[in-house]
Amino acid sequence: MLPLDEVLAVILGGGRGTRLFPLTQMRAKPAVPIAGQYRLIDIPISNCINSGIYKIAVLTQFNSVSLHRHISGTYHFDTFHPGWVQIWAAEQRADNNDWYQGTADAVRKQLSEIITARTDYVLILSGDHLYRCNYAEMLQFHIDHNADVTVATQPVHKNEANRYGILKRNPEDKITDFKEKPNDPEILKDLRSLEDEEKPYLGSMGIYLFNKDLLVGLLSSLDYSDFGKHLIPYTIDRYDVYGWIFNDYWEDIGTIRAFYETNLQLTEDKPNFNFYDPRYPIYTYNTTMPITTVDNTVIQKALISKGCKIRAARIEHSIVGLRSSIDSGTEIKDTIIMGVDDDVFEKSSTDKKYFNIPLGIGKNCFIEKAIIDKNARIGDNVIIRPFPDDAEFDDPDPIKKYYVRDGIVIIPKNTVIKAGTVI
Ligand code: ADQ
Ligand code: ADP
Repeated sequence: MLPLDEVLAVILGGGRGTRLFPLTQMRAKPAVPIAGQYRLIDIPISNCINSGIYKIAVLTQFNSVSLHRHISGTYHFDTFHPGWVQIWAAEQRADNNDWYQGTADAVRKQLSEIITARTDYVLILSGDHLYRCNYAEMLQFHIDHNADVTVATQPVHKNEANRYGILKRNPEDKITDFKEKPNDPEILKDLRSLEDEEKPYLGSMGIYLFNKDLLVGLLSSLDYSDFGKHLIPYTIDRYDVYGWIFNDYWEDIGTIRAFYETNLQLTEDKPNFNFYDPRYPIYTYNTTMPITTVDNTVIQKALISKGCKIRAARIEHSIVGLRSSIDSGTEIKDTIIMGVDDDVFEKSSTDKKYFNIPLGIGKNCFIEKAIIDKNARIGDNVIIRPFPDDAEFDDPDPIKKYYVRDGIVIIPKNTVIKAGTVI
């Protein structure tokens, strides 16, 4: 039998969080909402559970309340089950204020926890990927090849090699070369290893299965800070490092553009990723919400979550998150609305008087190509128009109301936008 109970999964929950800023301004990256009702961390945790891996640690540098609430409210095994999901947060100590040293360093700082878990294998996962994977197949490959380390890989497009670790394998699947995010055309020529003209490279998915003793030995004796930059290139010449090919949809959604496009692609007729698969469900916090009500709205290609009140004129190619409210005459296009937390509501008339703008999106607004984070209050007649694809911009107001990243307007969590504002 495959020793899945001998696998500890360690999910890299994010460093400084700059690539997904400002979604990570007030929360840890694993808690960033996706697809209307999930959090990023639900993907790797669900993959672990569906694969039969029940010891799961989430490494985070920013230990937000929302991440704790989400994990403790969602993932609890009963007393007859040995599994656990734990958050291992970087601790700032007097002698150590170097928090954000990189992936290998984040794992090194939790070595004693890893040793205490007493598993034979450690599976290192990223917290910002969208895919459904049975890691049992990777473990089987690792054992069959008698590997020290196995790297999950995928074919990579010819124009995207500089986003990934690119590797070459010999006929026995052993990795013989590895370059992290190569740019040099000469090096790239040498790294081509697949027949496919469009996807000639084999790229690392940033998912590594290590024999525990080797990982502990390497991290305690070397001061390398990163897996992709240092540790994997170091191991290929010295150990048996193999490349396992994962043949299914997989997307790194760790940048605003990738996050935005991947989310909106879910609204298409045939989405690349299907959240509905009863055999391999993606789990999330199960909140009690009433059914969404819709009146007088034309809806085309949209995901609408629970608990919404929609009176908008039109919603097109958009995601409407939990408990959103959108008032009459408003048009929403190519936009992700994250919704409202279930513990945020108008407690009294003073709340309303203070903000003067109700939670959600007001009347007669036009919003295109934006991400509206949680608990936003957007007044009536607000217009948000698209920026050019490469635009980067911060609202000059000292209390920033919006940011533009990759041409996408982002309204941060809890922001109030006055009626009539034009962005
Ligand atoms: P990147 O994704 O660019 O490349 P990195 O920035 O190291 O690599 O992030 C990997 C994961 O670790 C991300 O989920 C990130 O949020 C998280 N992370 C980063 N620093 C962290 C820290 N200090 N503490 C906790 N988590 C942290 C990597 C590999 C490439 C590979 C791509 C595939 O280096 O070889 O091709 O992943 O996406
Ligand atoms: P953010 O949206 O910034 O991440 P939240 O604090 O709203 O902030 O995060 C809430 C998460 O915590 C939800 O995704 C959900 O998983 C969980 N949660 C929400 N309400 C409750 C609750 N009443 N009890 C336990 N967990 C909750």
